[in-house]
Formats: sequence, C-alpha cells, structure tokens
Amino acid sequence: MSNLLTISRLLPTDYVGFTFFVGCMAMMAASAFFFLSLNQFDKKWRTSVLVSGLITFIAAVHYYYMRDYWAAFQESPTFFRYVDWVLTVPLMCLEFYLILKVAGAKTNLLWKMIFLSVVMLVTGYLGEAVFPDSAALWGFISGVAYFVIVYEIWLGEASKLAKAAGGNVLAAHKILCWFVLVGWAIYPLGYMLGTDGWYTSLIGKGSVDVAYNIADAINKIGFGLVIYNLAVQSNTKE
Ligand SMILES: *C/C=C(C)/C=C/C=C(C)/C=C/C1=C(C)CCCC1(C)C
Repeated sequence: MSNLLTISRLLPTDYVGFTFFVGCMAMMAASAFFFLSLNQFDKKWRTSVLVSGLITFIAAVHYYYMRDYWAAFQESPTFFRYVDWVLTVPLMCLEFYLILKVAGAKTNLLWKMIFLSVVMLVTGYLGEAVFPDSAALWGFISGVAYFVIVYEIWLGEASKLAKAAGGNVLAAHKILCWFVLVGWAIYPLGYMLGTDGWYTSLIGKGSVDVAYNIADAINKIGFGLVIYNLAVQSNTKE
C-alpha cells in the first residue's frame, strides 16, 4: 500500500488529503498520550484508559492506510473506513459499560449496545458501498439503530445506572451522551453529503471524507479524554 504513495502526489489544494494526514497524526499522538499515562492510574481505571488508547490506535493504523489510499486514487476509502468503525464503535460501547460497572452494569447491556452499533454500521456500509441506489433507505435503517443507542444511553438502562453511580461517573456519562447525540450526528450528515437521496436536493453534495475525518477526531480523541479525565479525578480522590 505504501508504495502507491510514491506514484502519486498531493496537490497543495487537496484539503481532503490534508485532513487525512492531520487525522492520522492526531490519532497517533493521542494513542501515545493514553498509553503513556496508564501507569499513573489504579487498576480500576486502567482498563478504561487502555481502551481509549486502543480506539485511537486502531484509528491511527486505518488512517495510515486511508491517507495513502486517498493520495493514490483521490477516492473515498470506504472499505477501510467501515473496518475501522466496526472495531472502534463497539469499543466505545465497552467504555460506557466499563464506567457503569461500578453501578452494577450487566453484560447484556454491553451486548445490546454492540449489536445496535453493528446494525447501524453494516446497514450504513450497504447503503454507501453496496447498494448506493437505495442509500436513503439503508441510511434510514442505520439511523433507527443510532436513535435506539441514543435512547438507551440518555433515557434507558444505561442512564439509570449512571444516576445510581452518581458523582464523577454520572458527570462523565453525561458528557459521553452529548458526544453520541451531537458528535456522532456528524456521520449521518456526511453520509447524506456523499450519497444520493431525497436529501440531495436540500443539502447538495459535499466531501464525505472531510465530515468523517472531523467527526472521528472529535469523537475518538474527545471521548478518550473524557475517560482519561474521569480516571484522573477518581485517582486524586482516593
Ligand atoms: C470512531 C467512529 C465512530 C464514532 C463512528 C460512528 C459512526 C456513526 C454514528 C454512523 C452513523 C450512520 C448513520 C446514523 C446513518 C447513515 C450511515 C452511518 C453509518 C454514517
């Protein structure tokens, strides 16, 4: 893959390529930050911060390839994108579960969230890459799964557990809920900019990659920092 870069070049006006390079570097730096901070935390929080690092690390590796792919073909690396998401989004569900474990979260909550996220991503991939003529329909199904996730963490079982946990955990849970409601909403917007559907006449077309790259940086690094902050606060309290 890396060889491809030698036969292509990035133009100074290639802002999409720019966001792939910056995204790659940001994910690498964030991973180093999370991994190197691990020793300062006690055992209870170490796993959560480790998972934050794994999320940005998995993204860094995919961005490394996506960056090359874009440079070589000037085309969306949809395949790598969804491989990345199908690994990292379930890990984000795991983060919710890990912090709620203090309030007695059960693994069935974890599996429910993972199942919903996989449905959301597989149907999104079908609409974007396999059946682009019915992108609006697949996007809708994906959106339903997304809303069930939003419901679950804001009003469902997860929110009840967060309230039971109280304190720092409740505060962190609330911020993560906002990430999912606002930060994750950038993805369906990017999807609508990149595919054809009833929405195209309303919002037009745009760079799906710029939208996804910005959203990934906000959500993966920001989400990780919330967990990191929770670990720092809980550490200093004891
Ligand atoms: C690190 C990657 C993350 C947090 C990816 C999140 C992706 C989504 C929330 C994608 C959602 C989509 C819809 C809600 C509808 C259209 C298709 C998707 C897959 C873009």
